[in-house]
Parts: sequence; structure tokens; C-alpha cells
Amino acid sequence: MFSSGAYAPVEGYFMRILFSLIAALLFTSHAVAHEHETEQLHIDHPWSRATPPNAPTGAVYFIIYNHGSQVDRLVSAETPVAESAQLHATVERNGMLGMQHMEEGTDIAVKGELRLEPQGNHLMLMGLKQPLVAGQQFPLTLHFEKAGDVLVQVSVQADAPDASAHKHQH
Ligand SMILES: [Cu+2]
Repeated sequence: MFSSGAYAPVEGYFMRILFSLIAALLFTSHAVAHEHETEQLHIDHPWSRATPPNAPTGAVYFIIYNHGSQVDRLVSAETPVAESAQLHATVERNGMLGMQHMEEGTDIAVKGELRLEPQGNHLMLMGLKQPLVAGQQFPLTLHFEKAGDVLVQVSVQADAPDASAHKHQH
């Protein structure tokens, strides 16, 4: 217990406490449903499904409405909880569902919307640095061509926010 070998787990323990503290500090009053607004864009309830320990990836979902007069483009995103965040399209090839990295990002048409949702397009968190724990939030920066950088808070949930309202879900 007092050997140097015990040091690494202790360090891991402190890191977990540190992450918990950061998560607690980031936990804001609008924990249930929340939204973010820019001049043109309305970003509705960013959320992520809780992950098991040591999961390598996670996914973030939200809906962006463009109520402005210009097409905008979600170019990329980043978060401190993962090595990278990639926009993935879910595509069907020969009856099989697969994921495709949208490296150029994706447009949000005037009066249009971008839906990232389970079984559909999503923001994939690659190289998760910590488990995503239900009830916590983490920061995510979205890079838009026109709106610039928008910082949002992602709510981690055990289940989809309104699963019962989506009859098409499996
Ligand atoms: Cu993916």
C-alpha cells in the first residue's frame, strides 16, 4: 500500500475527484431541458447518453434551428472530455447501417434544421477521457462558419429526453 506502485491509482482517484468538482461547477440551474441561442441559431437541448466505465466513445445529440436569413454550417466541434468530436452521418449501405465522418461539416439551411439524434446523425466523441455520468454536464464548443464559436453545456442522461414521444425509436 505504501509502495510506489500504489501511486498511480491514488492519482487516478484524485483525477476523478477533480473531474467531479469540475462537473459540479459546470452544473447549471437548467439541468432538465436547456437551449442556447445565437443571433441566427437556436440550439435545442444538447444531451449525451451516459457511458459505461472505460467506454472509448460517446455521442452527443441536439437539434439546431436556423431562424436567420443566411445558410450556416456546423464545421466542427471540440470538448475537453474527448480527444476529438466528429460529425457522423448514419448511412445505409446494402441494408447495413454504418457511420460516415462528415469532414466538411454540414449546412443548416435558412428556416431549416440539423437534427442529431439516436439512430441518426450524431456528434461522436472519440477517445473519451472520462466516463459520461448521468446527471452531470460537460462543455462542448461548436464551430460554425457564420455564427462562430458557440459554447454549449451537454446534459448527460441515462435515456433519451423524450423517448416516449418518438414512436419510431427501437
Ligand atoms: Cu459515430
